Amino acid sequence: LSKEGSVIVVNEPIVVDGGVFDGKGATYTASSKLGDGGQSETQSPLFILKNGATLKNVDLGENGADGIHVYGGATLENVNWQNVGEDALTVKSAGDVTIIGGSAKGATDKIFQINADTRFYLKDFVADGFTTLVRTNGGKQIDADVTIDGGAFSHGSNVFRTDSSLASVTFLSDITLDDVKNWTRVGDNQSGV
Ligand code: DGU
Ligand code: CA
Ligand code: CA
Ligand code: CA
Repeated sequence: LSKEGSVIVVNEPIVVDGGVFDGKGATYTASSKLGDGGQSETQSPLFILKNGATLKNVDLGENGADGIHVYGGATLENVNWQNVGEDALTVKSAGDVTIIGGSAKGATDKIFQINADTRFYLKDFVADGFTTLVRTNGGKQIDADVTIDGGAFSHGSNVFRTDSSLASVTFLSDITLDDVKNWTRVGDNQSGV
């Protein structure tokens, strides 16, 4: 049964430790206990995914707080951020992250924040309004192997940004860009589209 149209207020992070969490189209929005969805770095996530968990058919609502934190890898399918908070998803400890479909709007700064070693695969994602779509943690050496396979990205500055000599990005298939300045920014080196 679809839960489209139902709105769930999240007061403390929902932990998915392995297994599948299917939101069935429901919208999850943070209460002020988690944060205000602005740029404060002290906010909490709505979801904590661990050890290969799968999150699917979930919308994150008007208050995105610190989005989703991933420990030890996870898969996301059809996860949509209606209004990204401080960021949308953070890789917090090493592991593979696969994101299939889904979308994000209204990011002030970053959408995907990579703070640990990962193979990060982003397939057919749609993002509108961001500074950086995928960012390895500023000033840090992180072994991130990023693949962006298809998708459509609009109104942003960088598709991928890193300060790490261990990080790489591969662009596959047809990626549509509209009003995006750079494919990559490595340190202060920008490569325009
Ligand atoms: O350097 O570590 O933006 O996970 C400062 C911090 C910062 C992180 C990151 C995040 O890079 O807070 O949201
Ligand atoms: Ca941040
Ligand atoms: Ca953050
Ligand atoms: Ca926002």
